[in-house]
Amino acid sequence: MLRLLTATLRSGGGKCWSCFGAPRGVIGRATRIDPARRSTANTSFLLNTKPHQPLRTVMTQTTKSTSPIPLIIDTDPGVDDVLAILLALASPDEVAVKAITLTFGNTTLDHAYANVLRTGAVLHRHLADPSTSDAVRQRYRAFSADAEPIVVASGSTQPLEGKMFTASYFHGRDGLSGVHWLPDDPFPVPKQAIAPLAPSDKHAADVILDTIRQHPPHTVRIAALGPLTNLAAAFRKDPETFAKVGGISVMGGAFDVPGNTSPVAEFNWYADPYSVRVLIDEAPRHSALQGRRLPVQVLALDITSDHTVPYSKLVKSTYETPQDAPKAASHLERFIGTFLTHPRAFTNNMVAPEEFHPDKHDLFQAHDPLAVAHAIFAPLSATASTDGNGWKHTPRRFQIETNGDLTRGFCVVDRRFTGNGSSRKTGGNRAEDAEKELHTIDNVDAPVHRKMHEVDESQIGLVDEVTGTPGTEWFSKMFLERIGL
Ligand SMILES: [Ca+2]
Repeated sequence: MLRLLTATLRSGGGKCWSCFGAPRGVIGRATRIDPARRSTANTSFLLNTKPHQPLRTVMTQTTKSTSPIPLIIDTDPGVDDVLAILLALASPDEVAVKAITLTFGNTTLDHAYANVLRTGAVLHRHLADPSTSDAVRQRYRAFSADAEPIVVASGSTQPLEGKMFTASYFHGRDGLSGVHWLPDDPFPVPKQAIAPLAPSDKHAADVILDTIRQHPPHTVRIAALGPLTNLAAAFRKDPETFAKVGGISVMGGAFDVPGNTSPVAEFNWYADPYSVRVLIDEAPRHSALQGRRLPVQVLALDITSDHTVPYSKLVKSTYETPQDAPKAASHLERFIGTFLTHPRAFTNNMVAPEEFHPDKHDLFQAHDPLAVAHAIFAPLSATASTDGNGWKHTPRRFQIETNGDLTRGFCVVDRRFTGNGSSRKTGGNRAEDAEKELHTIDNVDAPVHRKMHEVDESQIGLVDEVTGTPGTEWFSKMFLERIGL
């Protein structure tokens, strides 16, 4: 059965109803809405269209507390984003989702916004269905009409600089395998958002800042699942407030592995490398940080690609249209099974037919869900020197290429120095240094690695790379259990 499905998906043809059938040019004709015009009352358009100094001092209060950690999900849904949002909503003991802030990325901003409301409607139907177990309802108890509101806000439509790209090659042009254009609209965008989702007219960057202000300093976590444009905008708008964020679990980048969008770049950081530079280079130079860096913890392709879930566990049955799904299939199962069609076909078609084996290749890479899992489970106190519940972090220094002809989004890691027993941790560009006569043949006594500016550069370009998790099997089991198909 699986093989039959695989054959259908790999061909991308036949009567497959999903995004392959989406009429070309539809998105181009859709009305683009200025996010500033959005309101709760008017959503009808949607139907038409020193290492880690900040952490040590504050983490004890969060690790001792049993109350859920306030969480902002900054996202560009996106198939794995939707699954990551579900994981967060199903984890009320650990995190309280305060806001879902949208950015362009996997798809355009209007589709990203619509997909969150669409997901809320499906989840509402799933939880209201009598056949849904009490255990699943209890898990999603933070997603009820009388629960704390979850602010939904639109943000950036394009990167800080440069050309705008989407990842429609993987997610489909609406971000969810073309569900937007399915006959009879089986997963409609509600005209009014389903509570507790609470749309806001404010820009995502303002909602991020508001949320940080509304909580004690260094307690709010952000799961950053798309281009970092909203976060960079928030930092630039109010650096003093943004500096009080507790932790930022960032899905992005490729350090020691190939990219997934270009030979060297992961999509999120390809989509807006400028915003990465703001957070890792501009922020530590700002007086608001007082010589510290932002608590950025990066889940790069190096680790997210290994955290897979068999597609067969997420897509339990196959059918030509969602309406043909087995009667026993839950609302969530139909939705997920439908929007995973395009990425599954894309993934499987990466492998030559004669080499394809379902156990090895028919795998969903849970990039964004792993970043949310980090925000849920990794203690804020976990740094390079403190292992937190199986999560491991390693300091990583790099700069990002913003506009190279071939290398946009490439992480330029300085591998010349390991830092082992040496203070020589930065190297700079020696040719440029020589031009500045910082170190020349006539000035050989000048230290190569001296402090070159008044600014303490030790925190610039430095992040914590997440290099270990509680395990791939733990993740897959936890993820499937929590989303509650
Ligand atoms: Ca994403």
